[in-house]
Amino acid sequence: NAMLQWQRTGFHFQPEKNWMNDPNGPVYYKGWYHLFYQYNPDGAIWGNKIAWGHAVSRDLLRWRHLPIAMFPDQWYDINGAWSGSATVLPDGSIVMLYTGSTNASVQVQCLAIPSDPSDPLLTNWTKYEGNPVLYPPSHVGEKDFRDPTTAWFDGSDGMWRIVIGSKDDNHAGMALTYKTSNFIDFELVPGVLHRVPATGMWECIDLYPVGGARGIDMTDAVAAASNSGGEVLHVMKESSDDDRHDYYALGRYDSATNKWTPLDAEADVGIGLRYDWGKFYASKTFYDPAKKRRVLWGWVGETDSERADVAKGWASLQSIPRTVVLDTKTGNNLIQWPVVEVETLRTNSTNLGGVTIDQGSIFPLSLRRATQLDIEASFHLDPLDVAAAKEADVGYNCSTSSGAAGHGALGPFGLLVLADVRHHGGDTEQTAVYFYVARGLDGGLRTHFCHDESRSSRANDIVKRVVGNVVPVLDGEALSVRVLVDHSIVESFAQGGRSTVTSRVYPTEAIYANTGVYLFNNATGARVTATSIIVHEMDSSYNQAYIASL
Ligand code: DQQ
Repeated sequence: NAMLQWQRTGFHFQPEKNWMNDPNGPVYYKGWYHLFYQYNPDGAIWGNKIAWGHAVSRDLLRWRHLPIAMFPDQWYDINGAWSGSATVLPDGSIVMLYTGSTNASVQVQCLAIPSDPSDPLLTNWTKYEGNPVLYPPSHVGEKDFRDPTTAWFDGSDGMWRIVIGSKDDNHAGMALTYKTSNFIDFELVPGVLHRVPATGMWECIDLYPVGGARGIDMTDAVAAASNSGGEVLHVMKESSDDDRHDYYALGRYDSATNKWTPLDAEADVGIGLRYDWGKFYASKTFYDPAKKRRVLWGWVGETDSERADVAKGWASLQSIPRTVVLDTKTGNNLIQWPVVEVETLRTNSTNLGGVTIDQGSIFPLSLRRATQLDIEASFHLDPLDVAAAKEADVGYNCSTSSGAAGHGALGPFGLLVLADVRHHGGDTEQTAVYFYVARGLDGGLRTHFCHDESRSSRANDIVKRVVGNVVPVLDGEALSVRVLVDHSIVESFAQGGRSTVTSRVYPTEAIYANTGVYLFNNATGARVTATSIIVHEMDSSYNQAYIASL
């Protein structure tokens, strides 16, 4: 029906039908970006026959779907060809390592290579005849050993290294390092690269350097460190199977001791920062040599019911590909931002800035269409109002708050997207993207950035939450957010990308011409000025003529 049809996106990656989960093996090869992904060819739910879907693009946005790259068709992956990563060798060739779930459901690592390296589309893949290349070591569970990273070369011993996630007997998540010269024979590097108590199984580990404005290849960073002690940080990220969030931390990787150490032990992997405070999991980065950047993909699952997914015939999206850099201003978090190519989809841009929103009021934005948008908004609070807001609001927490309907001195305020434009009321559909400025016990301000999904849909088979976290705001900075709205996904980047929140939403009434955007201010102690609101309508990236011409 029309409502289910409307939920398909215009510029987020999704297969033509069926279930998708983790992004796999993203890589740039002979002028093409490749995205592989966990795919169930048999239906719209996860199953024990997961294959590798595949698509290619020139710009990370407009995708041509290709045949399935790998089926689970061997004894060592018959229960699923699970997640893995690509490595580009110095001669430009590609090796793919992935996890197979064997006929006995043991997790083993497998090698595959392109059948025809001269084919830039890498359409066909050949699994190594000696697979699997790596079995779980005796000290970890045979179902707790999966998702190999991209390999990097270490000149100190001339070997490649990879990391694989696991957990120990005490439910500590951990990262194991292996070395290899040929991607066939692997040796466990003594010790544990990193381990954090009580964080459970670490899925889809990622380890990569960050430094200046450009991306850095891991092999280059390791070489630079041994030459000159070059000052880069290394991000470690793991996907916590326990709570299904992607956690990262900044730290230092020392190849000589096989140790990664967090800068701040209080914000270690699995207990501190997340890539995204909403729905975002099993993500993976790759180094893009064409634009010298590091790009992050994340699986954005559904929050509706399996029954609804079966009815619509598909499930899951990939996030907008995000450029990842170190936040050099704070020094202790990453910046994520939609890849620059996203801006090529902008059309009909309107600047609606300079709006003051009084306490308790809303302001409708006059837009022609509001189902595919890229919104850039900046807000300003009157310093006198801020100074007058004396009450300590130290306990504010997006998840336990009453969301956009709450009332504090300096929040909530922000945007209502996918909101019913026919009338606005307490029960009309809307997804709130908002700031809440709280005063701490020390008198300092803490800014929370949240999504309130609780009124996003009238349907009741949906997980609706308030999600978000504190976002750093430096002296003199405006409160700013970029929001990508694309039918059933709202993906927000606050303070230039210091914090991101992604929601899946399923309006039943605020769809097609009935959906729009409002500004709102539920703060009791502040008038809020939207100093700049630029709304871009977004073209679809599924332009058939263009894709056919690729
Ligand atoms: N998904 C894959 C596993 C991975 C999990 C199976 C994370 O390899 O650990 O579909 O979502």
